[in-house]
Amino acid sequence: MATNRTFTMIKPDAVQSGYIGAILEKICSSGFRIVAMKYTRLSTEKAGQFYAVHSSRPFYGELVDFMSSGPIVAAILEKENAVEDFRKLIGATDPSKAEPGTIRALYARNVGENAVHGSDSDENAAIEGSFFFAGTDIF
Ligand code: DAT
Ligand code: MG
Repeated sequence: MATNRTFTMIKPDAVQSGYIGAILEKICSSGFRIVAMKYTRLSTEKAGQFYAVHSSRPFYGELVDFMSSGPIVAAILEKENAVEDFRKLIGATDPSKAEPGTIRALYARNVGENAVHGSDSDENAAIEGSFFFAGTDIF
């Protein structure tokens, strides 16, 4: 059964390039409602924990360094079928393979510095959202 929430981050590359506003506009105009949002920076330790599932992959060190290299925007988004619809909106992990018009096609630099995160399942959306937000920070 599809749930109605997903979790996203605007990653350090997109923040540094000045794309926060454009990306949030695209998210909101695509029918997602922001129910929690935070401008913050991950320590290397926190980034390592967030991406622990990828710890055996060759790019893990690079990923952790990148995700802790500057501020990010973390948010929980609400929409019917949120996880699947948001993955469609962001496009493929590698922006050169992302559908035209998707957030990664528009704003990502490369497969590692790819502008946004989107949860891949309802279960991970809940885990990732609670990594950043207390229940009292969700509206
Ligand atoms: P996604 O972010 O599309 O869910 P993923 O979960 O497979 O992709 O990987 C998590 C992040 O790790 C991804 O957003 C960027 C980085 N990454 C993935 N594949 C990579 C690769 N081949 N080289 C460098 N970084 C990679
Ligand atoms: Mg993923």
